[in-house]
Amino acid sequence: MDQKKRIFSGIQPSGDLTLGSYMGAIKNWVELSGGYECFYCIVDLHAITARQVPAELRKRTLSQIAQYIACGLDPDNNTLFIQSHVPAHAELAWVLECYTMFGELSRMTQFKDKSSKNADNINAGLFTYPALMAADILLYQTDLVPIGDDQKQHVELTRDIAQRFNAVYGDVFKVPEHFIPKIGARIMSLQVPENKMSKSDAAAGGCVYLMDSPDVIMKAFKRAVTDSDTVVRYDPESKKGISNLMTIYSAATGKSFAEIENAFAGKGYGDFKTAVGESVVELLRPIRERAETLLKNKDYLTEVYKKGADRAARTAAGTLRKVYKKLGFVERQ
Ligand code: AQP
Repeated sequence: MDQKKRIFSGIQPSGDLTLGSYMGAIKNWVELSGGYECFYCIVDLHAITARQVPAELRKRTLSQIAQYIACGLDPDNNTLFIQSHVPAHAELAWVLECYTMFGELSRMTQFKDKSSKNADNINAGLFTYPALMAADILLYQTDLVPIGDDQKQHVELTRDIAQRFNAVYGDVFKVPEHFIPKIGARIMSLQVPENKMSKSDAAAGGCVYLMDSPDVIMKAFKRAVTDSDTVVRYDPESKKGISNLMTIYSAATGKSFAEIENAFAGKGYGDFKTAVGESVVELLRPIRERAETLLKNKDYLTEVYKKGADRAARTAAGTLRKVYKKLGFVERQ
């Protein structure tokens, strides 16, 4: 039997998981997981490129594991693990930093965005973040990386790094492809629809979190910024807020934009916002309830991330060993 192709993807525990994390990434991880051998990670090493409160980071990381499972990722069929538990990620990242150019890293839009927002903490880790992400992906000889579209540039750089390394040392790394969903690749803030919904975004009301109560979700949608028009029509240039709500509604219900426009023709924005809010409440209700139950069973969660790290480490070790050998490092006995 042919070996299944591999998927790697991860989310940093830099804040609580949002509807953007779900629609841009996790929903697609679940849909793809049957056909691939999947490694889904909580990339905590990435999270410290911004200052974190240690107790909160620990709590969020555990909660993120529970939310991955609650979203439908069965830990028996998917390798779910925490990045810092597999030291090969940091080891390969160093190697790949030596094969990544300063100019390439300087062109990364996420680095430019994040450094403009955090002018007092433009640390070297924020700059070399894409080399660590390349290591995450390349360690698993990944075929496909499901991401939201903000990460596309990083996966393209990963491909360049892999090809550069392979050109010198032979066929060491699989050169991965990205997978970006047709609907939900960039969910925008409900308050500033020009900006991506980001879990570390402090702007009140802009994010919907997977663990939010129905009440909080409905309030966030009722307050969502729209425009002075009254027509529910998809036009991401001049109707950013409404187009974002249509994207969310479409991803939550499977309805096309044309079906949504027809269903709300002649109705006001109030009815539409309520319908979007209700669709998200129903989408997230089972996830939140399942995650709450899982979070009461710490032993089970420990078993999941322990088993995940063991499995991931075995695969990662093979790639790292090959890389070290190619580089000319004396093999450890
Ligand atoms: N708003 C979004 N719409 C669609 N996809 C999104 N993703 C994140 N936000 C959206 C996708 O989720 C995956 C995990 O991303 P990440 O957490 O590792 O990094 P990020 O892209 O920097 O996410 P955030 O929420 O914006 O984190 P912070 O606030 O810490 O910077 C990726 O596939 C991403 O595309």
